[in-house]
Amino acid sequence: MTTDTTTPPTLSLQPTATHCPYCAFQCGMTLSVDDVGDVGIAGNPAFPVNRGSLCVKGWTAAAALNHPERLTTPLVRDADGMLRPASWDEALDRVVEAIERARERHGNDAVGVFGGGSLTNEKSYLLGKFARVALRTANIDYNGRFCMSSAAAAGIRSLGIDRGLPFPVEDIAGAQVVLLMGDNPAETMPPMMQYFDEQRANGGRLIVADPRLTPTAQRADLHLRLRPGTDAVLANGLLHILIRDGMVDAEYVAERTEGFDRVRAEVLTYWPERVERITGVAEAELTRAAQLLGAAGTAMILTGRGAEQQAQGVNNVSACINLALALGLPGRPHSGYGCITGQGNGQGGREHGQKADQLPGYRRIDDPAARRHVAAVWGVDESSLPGPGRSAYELLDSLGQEGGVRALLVMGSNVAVSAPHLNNVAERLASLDFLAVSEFFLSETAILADVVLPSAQWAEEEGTMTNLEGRVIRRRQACEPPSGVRDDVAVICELARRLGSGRHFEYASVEEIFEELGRASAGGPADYSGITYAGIDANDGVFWPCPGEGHPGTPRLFTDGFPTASGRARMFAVRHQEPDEAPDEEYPLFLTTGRNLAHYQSGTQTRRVPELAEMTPQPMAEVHPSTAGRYGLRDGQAVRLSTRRGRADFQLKVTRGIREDTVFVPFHWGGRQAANRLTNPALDPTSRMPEFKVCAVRIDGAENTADDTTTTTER
Ligand SMILES: Nc1nc2c(c(=O)[nH]1)N[C@H]1C(S)=C(S)[C@@H](COP(=O)(O)OP(=O)(O)OC[C@H]3O[C@@H](n4cnc5c(=O)[nH]c(N)nc54)[C@H](O)[C@@H]3O)O[C@H]1N2
Ligand SMILES: Nc1nc2c(c(=O)[nH]1)N[C@H]1C(S)=C(S)[C@@H](COP(=O)(O)OP(=O)(O)OC[C@H]3O[C@@H](n4cnc5c(=O)[nH]c(N)nc54)[C@H](O)[C@@H]3O)O[C@H]1N2
Ligand code: SF4
Ligand SMILES: [Mo]
Repeated sequence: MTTDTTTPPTLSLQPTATHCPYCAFQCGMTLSVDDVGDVGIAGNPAFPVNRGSLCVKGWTAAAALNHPERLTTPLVRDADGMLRPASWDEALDRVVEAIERARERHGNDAVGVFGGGSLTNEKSYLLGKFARVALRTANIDYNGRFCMSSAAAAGIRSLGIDRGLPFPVEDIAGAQVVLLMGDNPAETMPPMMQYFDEQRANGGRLIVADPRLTPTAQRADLHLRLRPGTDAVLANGLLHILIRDGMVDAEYVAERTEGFDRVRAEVLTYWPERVERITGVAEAELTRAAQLLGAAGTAMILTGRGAEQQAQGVNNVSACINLALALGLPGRPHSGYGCITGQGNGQGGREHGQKADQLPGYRRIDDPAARRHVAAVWGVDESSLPGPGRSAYELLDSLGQEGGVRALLVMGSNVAVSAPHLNNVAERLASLDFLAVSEFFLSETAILADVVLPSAQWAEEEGTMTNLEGRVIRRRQACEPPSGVRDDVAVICELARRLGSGRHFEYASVEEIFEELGRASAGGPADYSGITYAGIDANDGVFWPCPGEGHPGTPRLFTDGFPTASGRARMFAVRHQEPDEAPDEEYPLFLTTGRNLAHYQSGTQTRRVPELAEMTPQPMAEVHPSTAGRYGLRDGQAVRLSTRRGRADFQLKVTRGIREDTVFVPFHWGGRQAANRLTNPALDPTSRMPEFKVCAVRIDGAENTADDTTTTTER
């Protein structure tokens, strides 16, 4: 299906300064291309975020560029059900025909778009505009809904804005205490650890709340090994002690916040013995953590996916923000609340309109003023803009259903691996009338498509990314894509042209798209209107908001107030809720999921990099020795995990570094090794985040699983 005629990238004499294709740390790197087209990677010591360091994924990223499995021609599915190579013309014709058919039969909202946080700002913006202007569908959402959407929702309602870190990462080194709630940067952003190491070398303390003794927790002064799904209780319990012991910043609370009285009334009932009973964190450790935070002159509370990817993710984050506000942290030097955003452009990807309820500039699509502004920039009638559409899982759950999406375009996500309750998602994908996927490789999702569009990779394209600090940086092209491959910008514009909306998608360069994005964002919360490519080049990136030419950007937020109606931050009282699914006799353990160092997300890229595949060839299910003993299981043996939704197979890793009641699996693999066959799609009522981090599971040795009853949707 793929051809092996990858043309070598053109020679570039000067090394090109760009950024890693993977996570939100967006390490600066320089690429040099030799005369046979091989790309060499070096860390860029001049970029102030990673300061030259890269993790193993960054060092090896070039292996995916000239990879033998790279897609270099469009593929279309024939009547016999097979994918075969096709011309771009035929492939794009098929996409347009399918879109037109779905619209005629079922209306505009029957066409759906699923984007991703790995897309550049320009692509995210263009994809949102394409959905609203060329397709006129409400149904566009993206994988960021599965990522930091709970922190985004909590941040907006309390602080008035969602910028993952409201300060540059360098500020971490000066914090006397840092509390990490469910982040494991030692594996998920290794070069970030230099700031925690500096922090501790300066006498600071690191506290990590995680059910596992992760490589990050191993470097901490205090590890709170909480039961999955109890973050809000832990945070409420800490605030209870701070109030009891008179360690709240009363002046800050009075001057800069509202809602404290209700929060105080709620946390009164979270006395330490009760918190110990629910979270499993010993009273002495809880008290120690509260004392460290209460005595610190500067402190940070940072959440990761551990606390956020729950059906009560927004409440968990709100409880953490309450704690930060009660300590008077946001807006103070080396202090505050932050969310460690995950994907390469996880931050920018949520600002420019690929989210179901948003328009560019982090504007709400149901806000009449926002609609007027954006419609004017786009040169369309305001009434033609659709309203809010379905959130990611709800969109996937609607596929092929009456009133749901019948034709879907996926760009930048591998939902057949990364969405929750995969057996359902596979069934829904199979019931679509039409699926088009833009990809580098034949991913688990692309292999299900009717049309596959081969896309250019990071080193082959221009654009901007916004890192976890809200710093807008440039992705620069170092080499040409293989012949036969087109970049997503060209594909979106060509599809729009064929759908009759070409005049809204005429750009001479990617920079021109960025300029339009700036105008569309002007006056919105994520205002990029003062950012230019030249400004980014001259300053190692520019932090948004940057309203208007000549503005220097805003590295630190909240120094003079909060962008809320009253100018004060709002606290929300949070009451403990049990996870949607609790262990019982049939499924006696907690299952939680997350990441390994060597692999990135659904693994499409990293499972194809030989060095990474060798480092971590398959997913391991981590359990405690006493749990292994109880079920008669040995280290290294094959096990099958079962939940109410499905089964998946893993190799057992017995480790003291996990709670006795919990099993951990990474989600980087598909098929029978997919963690997401097991996960629970219960959604947070506000953010619509699925409960990836908590469900009930049973563990069986492979010898007990001979009844190979796989579900009908398994391929
Ligand atoms: N190597 C690697 N790095 C990555 C990625 C990758 O796929 N691979 N992906 C990137 C992306 S998109 C993201 S979002 C980030 C994610 O970065 P992290 O948030 O650091 O990653 P996770 O492993 O998902 O979750 C962090 C921790 O949460 C813990 N946890 C599980 N349940 C709970 C709970 O109930 N409460 C608490 N407090 N903790 C819990 C897990 O044990 C895990 O160690 O990483 C980015 N970097
Ligand atoms: N169980 C469980 N599931 C999870 C999580 C978890 O912790 N546990 N974490 C969730 C989180 S935080 C996230 S962010 C999601 C991520 O899950 P996915 O959305 O599946 O993320 P990726 O694997 O990065 O998928 C991106 C796909 O698009 C391709 N791609 C990358 N860049 C581009 C581009 O510019 N253009 C095009 N056309 N294609 C591109 C890549 O090859 C890859 O196949 O997974 C979520 N799923
Ligand atoms: S930390 Fe993230 S951005 Fe840096 S090299 Fe590793 S994967 Fe790439
Ligand atoms: Mo993510």
